[in-house]
Amino acid sequence: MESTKCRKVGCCHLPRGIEFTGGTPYSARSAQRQEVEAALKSTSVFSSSDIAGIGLTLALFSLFVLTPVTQAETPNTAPHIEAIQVSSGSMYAHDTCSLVCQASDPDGEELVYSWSATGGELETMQAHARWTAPAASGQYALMVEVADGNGGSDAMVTIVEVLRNEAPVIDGLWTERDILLPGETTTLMCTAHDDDGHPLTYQWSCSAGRLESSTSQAAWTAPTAPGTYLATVCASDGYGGSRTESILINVLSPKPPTIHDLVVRPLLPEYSKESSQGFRLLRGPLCECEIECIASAEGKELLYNWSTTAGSIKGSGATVLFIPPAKPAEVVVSVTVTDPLNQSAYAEAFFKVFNREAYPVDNEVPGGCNCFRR
Ligand SMILES: [Ca+2]
Ligand SMILES: [Ca+2]
Repeated sequence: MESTKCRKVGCCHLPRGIEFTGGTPYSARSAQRQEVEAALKSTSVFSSSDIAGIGLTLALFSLFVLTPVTQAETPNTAPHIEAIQVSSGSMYAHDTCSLVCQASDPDGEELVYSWSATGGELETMQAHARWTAPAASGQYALMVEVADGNGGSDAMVTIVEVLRNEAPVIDGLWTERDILLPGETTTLMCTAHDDDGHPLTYQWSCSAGRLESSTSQAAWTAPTAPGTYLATVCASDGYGGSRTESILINVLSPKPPTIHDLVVRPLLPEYSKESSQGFRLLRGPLCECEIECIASAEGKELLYNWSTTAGSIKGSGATVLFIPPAKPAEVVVSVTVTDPLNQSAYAEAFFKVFNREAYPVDNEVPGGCNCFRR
């Protein structure tokens, strides 16, 4: 150690020659130098100037190489770890905690931290570390060693427990209604708890229909086809524990829509007449008729689809206006009502259209249409 230090100092200071100040004073070695010079002078090979040069060289050699420098060494003091601070002493699988190593070195040397663990995953940054617990429960040792780079070190270990996770418990699963018509909606409710106190999340699914929720309640909308369907909920605690429960809901086939009546209201009643086959209309397009379809489908909204074999239909919905053709014709006006399940009903009205004289003034045709009186 001393020789290493000596070489190092010598290497640093050799370019400055005698200005070196780290060793024994030059004058203290004058006797040694005189002996060497005397020995050199006893030979006749060298001149006096050569001898002086060689003497100086030898003196420097003895100063810097042969004679070790004695320097007082301060003994190294090892670093000391006061504590490992852990943000959580007990955890569940895949939880993370942070660790801080509190250490110091009496010599003020910079410390190097080495972390290790008997399980899980460690991310380290000198005195700080972040540990992710493994999936298996149990006790794990987290260790840190500090070194001052000068042969001094200290180490400490701390124990962290990974607790065993208990799965949630589903106490019940209910539906507001267990018999529905297609397209109807019912509320589903799940009650569950977790013995570890973990907050639960819910995932819902169903064999058909529509079900969307992330809480303990969900609204299920029945599909259009009748049948028996399964609604399922899964309660999870976020630590790998989960429970699943299901419930059956029946969807019945509804009655198809019914057309109770097709009411025809001619706008010129005196030129119109109802017969056993249908309606007879005089003056063609002037005898417009309002037609109302009276239908029902258990409260469901119905679609009305009107058509006519001649003339035209004006408007839409349950009541429309039939405009007869401008020439004599036998006309069928029909309507199809359809419910959301695509079930339908059909009805039609028959019209026989006559095209007679021009529209008279009221006093010319008292009491209605002459053609119907024949
Ligand atoms: Ca130290
Ligand atoms: Ca749990």
